[in-house]
Amino acid sequence: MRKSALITGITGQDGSYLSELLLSKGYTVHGIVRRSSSFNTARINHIYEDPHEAGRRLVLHYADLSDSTGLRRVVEAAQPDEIFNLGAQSHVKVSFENPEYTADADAMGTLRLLDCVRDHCQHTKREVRFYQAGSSEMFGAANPPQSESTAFYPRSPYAVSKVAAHWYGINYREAYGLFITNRILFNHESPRRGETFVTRKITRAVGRIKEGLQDKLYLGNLDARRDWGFAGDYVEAMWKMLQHSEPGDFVVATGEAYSVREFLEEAFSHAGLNWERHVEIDPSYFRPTEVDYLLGDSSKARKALDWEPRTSFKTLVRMMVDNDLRLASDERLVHDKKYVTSDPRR
Ligand code: NAP
Ligand code: G4F
Repeated sequence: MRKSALITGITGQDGSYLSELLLSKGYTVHGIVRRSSSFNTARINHIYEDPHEAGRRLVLHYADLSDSTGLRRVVEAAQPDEIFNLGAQSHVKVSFENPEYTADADAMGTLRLLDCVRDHCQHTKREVRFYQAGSSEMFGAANPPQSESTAFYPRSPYAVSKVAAHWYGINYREAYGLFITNRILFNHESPRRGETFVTRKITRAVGRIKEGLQDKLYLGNLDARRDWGFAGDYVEAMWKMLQHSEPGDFVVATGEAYSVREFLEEAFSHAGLNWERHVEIDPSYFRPTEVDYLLGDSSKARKALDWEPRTSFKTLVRMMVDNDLRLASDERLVHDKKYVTSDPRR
């Protein structure tokens, strides 16, 4: 029998890599897509299958983590063996602007989905394995290195919501015997990373500066340190967690941390640029409470899951810069063509 997986957040960075991985392993993949006035499926267009095709293995459903009736309908339709709850308002700075929405999507959304699963398992007597996308932000101000035994000290509405979701997972595991695995992933990036996260904001700017499309890059705190891995490596750990014999809580990280300044240095110099000529500090990007230093100790996951990251910091930065140099060069062509065609004097 083909396995069925349901992914919330399939249109996001991780959702797109995870879908590719699960399809390559023979799964039927069901994904939850939010209704939007413009297309929000760019990251999964290359694996999209027409609903009129027989035997398709990628099935998209409109639903939202704020709507439990819709979630129930999707769970019934997908009959999933595995659920990956990746959907979230995932931007830390935005969570200070929209705290209530963030709590609704990230904490309450997880609770809604867990409750669907609880009823589904009770009625059908099926086992559904559930993966909860926790975050190193939950450690917040805790001293590095952080591991499964480090106490949480969340520093943003986003992080508080993720801590709540984490504990909902543990409570549902203990109360109803459900297979719920909490992962605590440290930052992971890729050419598909959202463009307002600092790494992609930097690599997009490198490309555009190189092509003469912009000159300045405005950033906030350059001293923050993050443990940055590659999203493609991390979705393998996600899948492995649900294949493990026991549910549990796992930290996934590279074990190396770099500052935003070091990321800048690596990215700009790879394109032959000097970041100090282009970067300016805009205090509006500072956070009311910052997380200064995240560095993960993932020994438990490495041992139990036989997993380790394959992509180094340097390779990751270069992969992102090379991708964004290509994008900027395409943008330059469009820009130049537009100039010629839209100028009536030409
Ligand atoms: P992302 O690119 O921001 O994707 C988030 C996904 O959630 C998108 O598909 C988004 O849909 C969807 N979503 C947002 N609100 C929703 C709602 N109310 N109902 C249903 N779907 C909703 O995030 P990511 O980087 O792939 O991260 C995946 C998960 O891991 C998130 O839960 C994030 O908090 C967590 N995480 C990420 C990292 C990291 O470094 N990337 C580290 C630790 C934990 P749209 O496309 O329509 O916006
Ligand atoms: O790229 P960031 O926005 O990522 P952050 O806050 O670490 O959160 C990401 O990783 C978490 C895992 O630890 C995830 F749970 C979460 O969903 C998200 O994926 O910011 C990284 C650092 C921060 O210290 C921030 O203050 O970069 C600093 N920074 C400096 N200037 C900036 C900027 N961040 C952003 N987004 N934009 C700036 O201009």
